[in-house]
Amino acid sequence: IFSQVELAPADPILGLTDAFKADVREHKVNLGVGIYKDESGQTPILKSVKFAEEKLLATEKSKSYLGMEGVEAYNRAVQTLLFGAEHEVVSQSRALTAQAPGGTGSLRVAAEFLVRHTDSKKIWISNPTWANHNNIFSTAGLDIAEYGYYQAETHSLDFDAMLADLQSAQAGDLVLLHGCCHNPTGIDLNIAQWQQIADLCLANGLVPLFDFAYQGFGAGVEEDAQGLRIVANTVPELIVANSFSKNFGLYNERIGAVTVVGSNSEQTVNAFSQIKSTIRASYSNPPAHGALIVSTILEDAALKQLWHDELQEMRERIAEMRTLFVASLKSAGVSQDFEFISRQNGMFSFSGLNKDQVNRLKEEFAVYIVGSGRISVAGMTKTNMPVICAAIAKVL
Ligand code: PLP
Ligand code: TYF
Repeated sequence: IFSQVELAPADPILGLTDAFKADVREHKVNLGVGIYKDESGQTPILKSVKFAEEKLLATEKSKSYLGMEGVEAYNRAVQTLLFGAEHEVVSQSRALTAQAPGGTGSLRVAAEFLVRHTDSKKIWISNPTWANHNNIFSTAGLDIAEYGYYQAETHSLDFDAMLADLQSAQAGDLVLLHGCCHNPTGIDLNIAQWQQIADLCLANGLVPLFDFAYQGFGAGVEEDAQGLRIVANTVPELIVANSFSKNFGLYNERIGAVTVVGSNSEQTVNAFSQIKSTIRASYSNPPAHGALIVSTILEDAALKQLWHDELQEMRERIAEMRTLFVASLKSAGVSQDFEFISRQNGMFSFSGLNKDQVNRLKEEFAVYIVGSGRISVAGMTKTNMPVICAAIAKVL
């Protein structure tokens, strides 16, 4: 049977990491995949995570199965992070959360549930978006439509195009929204725009699906949740797929969650029961370790503060690299205006470099960035910055 199987194309982002690993040039720099690096180029385990793990090692009593929905204390903590301590979707029992394997696993569980148990068969995603969105949703069986988001000439949000395209969506269609730190553009909606999108969803019966993978990498944990909270205050139903890969540095623990918000508690219970049956048919129940780390941190005031401090440190280092990047391009002799990079949020900078320039960066200078021109600012350091900027100056 395998004789009929064709070789799968390389993933646009993960394939780049494979090529990077195989590159023997010593000065090579990987700014492809979105992984946070510290000033020494390492991806550290947070201190708060290590303390939580020590605590778990000393106190954990069993490795028995979790329920399909995972660790209960974790699921409660997720809701508090998403909606705040006293949001009405929580107090009215309209939100239920299931732990799931990373943001990707959470999106996939949500999509499988939607295809099998609702009439929502189409999802609108931004153009551009994270490459895996297409993959996940089409594999689950959703039809995909695109809404405009980015205006290349001005390096800014094309909110008019976003509104116009979403105006043509039908009641019941899903709208994928990046909670913050839009991947790949780094451009987010402002408060007024969030409210306009929420109002449009309400008026036309569109159902928001939030992908929230970078909470705390924009302006802060609470600040970054504002868009989600505005939408949750406005529409009757939504789904959130969130990830702790980046903000807790728990990449390989595969920890995230899917949260359904329904119009009332009965409908939420019904929807959640099918989320659980989707999980049952996929991997039965999730692994415990990542969830226990997160809930241990969030339930302990001192550990929680430490995590907030460490997250702030990551956020501030990236912001510093962003500013330094713009300045270093200038001092490397680049005459084009790259000031727009300092207005982007999160780990990425959408540089506007074209495919040929991206390719030359890789071939001639061993600087790896994604084909779309997306650069992981989180992989820049004071040490590799001059090399990167000199290379960019040459290809421009
Ligand atoms: N969604 C977006 C927008 C992302 O950028 C990522 C990871 O880079 C994910 C989801 C998936 O995260 P995870 O590694 O937790 O599956
Ligand atoms: O850099 C990005 O946008 C992501 C990172 O299992 C990533 O694609 C890498 C591995 C993975 C999920 C996301």
